[in-house]
Amino acid sequence: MNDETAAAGNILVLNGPNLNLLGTREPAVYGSSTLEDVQELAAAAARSFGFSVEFLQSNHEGVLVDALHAARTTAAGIVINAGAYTHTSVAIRDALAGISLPAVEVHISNVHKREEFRHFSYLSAVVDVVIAGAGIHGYELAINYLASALRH
Ligand code: CA2
Repeated sequence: MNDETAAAGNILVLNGPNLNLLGTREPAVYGSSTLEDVQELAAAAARSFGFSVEFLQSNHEGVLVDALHAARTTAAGIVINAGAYTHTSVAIRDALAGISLPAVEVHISNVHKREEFRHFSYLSAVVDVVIAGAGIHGYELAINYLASALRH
C-alpha cells in the first residue's frame, strides 16, 4: 500500500485542550467516558466502514495546527473537537480552511445551551458538518458521515 492509498483510508480525530480530562470531572456536562473510550469508539466506528483512525489530543494550539497540516498527506478526512480553541482560534480555522479535506466539528456538550461565549465557533464556517450535544456518540456520527462522504 502506498502513502496515497493509506491516506485515503485514514480519518484524523483531533482533540483540543483539557479533553484529556474527560471522565475525571464534570460528568454532568461531559459524561463519564474517558478519552480512551472515545478513541476505542472512533476506531471501532471507522473499522466498521473499512477506515482506520489516527487519534491525537493536545493542549497546544500549534500542535493542532501542525497535525492539520500533516493530514494533507496522511488522512482523507478530519474529525475535530478543538475544545476551547473552537471559540478563540483563527489559526485552527485557517489551517482547516487551508487543507481542503472534508471535516466535521464535534462537541460533546450542546454548546448552544451553555454560556454565550461558547455559542460562537471560528471553525463552523470552514467545516462540512457540526455536531453538538450528542455526547461521545458525536464522534461516531462524524465518522459515519465522513465514511459515507468519502465513498461517494
Ligand atoms: O462540548 C465540547 O466538546 C467542548 O468542545 C469541550 C470544551 C469546551 O471548552 C467547549 O466549549 C465545548 C472543554 C473540554 C474540557 O473537557 C473537560 C472534561 C472533563 C473535565 C474538565 C474538562
